[in-house]
Amino acid sequence: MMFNTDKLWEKISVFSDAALIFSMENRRYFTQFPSSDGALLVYGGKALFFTDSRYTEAAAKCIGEDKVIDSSNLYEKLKEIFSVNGVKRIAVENDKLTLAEFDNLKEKLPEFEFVTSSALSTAIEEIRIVKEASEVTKIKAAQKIAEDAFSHILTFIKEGMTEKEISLELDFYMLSHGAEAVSFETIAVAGKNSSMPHGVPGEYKIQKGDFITMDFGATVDGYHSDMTRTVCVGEPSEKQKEVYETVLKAQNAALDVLHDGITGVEADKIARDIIENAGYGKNFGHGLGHGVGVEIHEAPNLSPRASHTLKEGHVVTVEPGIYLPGEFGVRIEDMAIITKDGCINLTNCPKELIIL
Ligand SMILES: [Mn+2]
Repeated sequence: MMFNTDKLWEKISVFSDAALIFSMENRRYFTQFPSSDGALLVYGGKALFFTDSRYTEAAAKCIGEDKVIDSSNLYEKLKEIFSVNGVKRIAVENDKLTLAEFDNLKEKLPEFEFVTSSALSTAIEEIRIVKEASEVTKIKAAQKIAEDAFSHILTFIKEGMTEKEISLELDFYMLSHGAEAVSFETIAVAGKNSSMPHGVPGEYKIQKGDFITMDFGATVDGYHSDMTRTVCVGEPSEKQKEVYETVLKAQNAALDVLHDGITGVEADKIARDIIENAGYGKNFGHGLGHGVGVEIHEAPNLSPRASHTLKEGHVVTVEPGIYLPGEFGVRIEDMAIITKDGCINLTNCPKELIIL
């Protein structure tokens, strides 16, 4: 495995002599090496990875012996590399570094100038937002695990079971079937709790007639998946059916219009109009979707305030919902990759209302 920092160097050499990347997700993106500690230095068309002794051996195996440097005396080593290579201006991730970390950098490297604009973070976002085939393969592998977990959970859910038991079973299934981690804290909320879009699974026991909303994903090689399904235990009421069908109609309509060139605002509006026209505009408070990759939430956004235009190779979620406080909620979420003329849905689970 090698660094994939060529595109990044092309972009950053316009405004800096080097970039220092500390955030876990960006380090992993450019090195493929997962670690809780490290710094990636990109300069002069080259890159070096600094990490502590807990990781140096594994990092050398993954990245290459000559590219990995023990990070003890990091700042002395950086100073030396900077002086030898004429590095004066160093770009940092202005959306990732804490103030304390930045103060420390300035204190340790007082003779250098730091580029603290959003230039580096924007350059990284522009690279990460378009997924290469190898990245899509990992996202699909993660999604497959989540789909298998969904099939499994449908046979597992019984009346009297708690939300927590359901979320733990989804996690156990994913982790024991190839997930390196779960994408985020699994949501399984039932009955009245399902009106809380990001409710926390608790001790509530499933009853006949409950909707259960499950929002979950797996990660494979650092790449996330994200899906949501709402199912009913026993017969749904007319209102539950109507709300479910409205969310499904909105979701399918949005998936139908996704393509290279549509904006995040336009995509959101397609789904939002359907929900509004059904009388539930006030009950869909969040945006339609978000990008997915080495982070569970990343660019682009699909929402009334989104600034992105969707492009070929973007991977996004489409997840409208209707939430009726004190009653119930419904959300249906698929992940799709944008193509020239449309999109390919990466989620293969059924969407008609499942009654358990
Ligand atoms: Mn999501």
